[in-house]
Amino acid sequence: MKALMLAAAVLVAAPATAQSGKTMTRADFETQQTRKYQRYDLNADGTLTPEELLKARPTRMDGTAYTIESVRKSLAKKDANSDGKVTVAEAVATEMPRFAAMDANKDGKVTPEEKAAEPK
Ligand SMILES: [Ca+2]
Ligand SMILES: [Ca+2]
Repeated sequence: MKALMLAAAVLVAAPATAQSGKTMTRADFETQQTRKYQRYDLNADGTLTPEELLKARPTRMDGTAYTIESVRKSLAKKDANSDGKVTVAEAVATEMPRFAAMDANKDGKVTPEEKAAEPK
């Protein structure tokens, strides 16, 4: 019974994405990701630090907390030119393969159905 309650709580906690129910183009997705990372860029200097990311987004979708190490590691992967800084553009670029992955029929658009089928 306890496990069932927990499962229900996780379902309720799953965030509803603003874009659900709408077909999304690659540009829409890019804009959405850019806005997201701009929000994480707390001091608005165009680069993302592990400290900013952790403050802006302290927990994962499943409610578990990020650690500074885990954030630092995932940020390091986004640093395309390895200059030790991750710009908003670099971070967005790393999200773009997700769009391609969701676009099952490769027509350049992601329908709500395709989005729902996104492998987690
Ligand atoms: Ca920043
Ligand atoms: Ca960089």
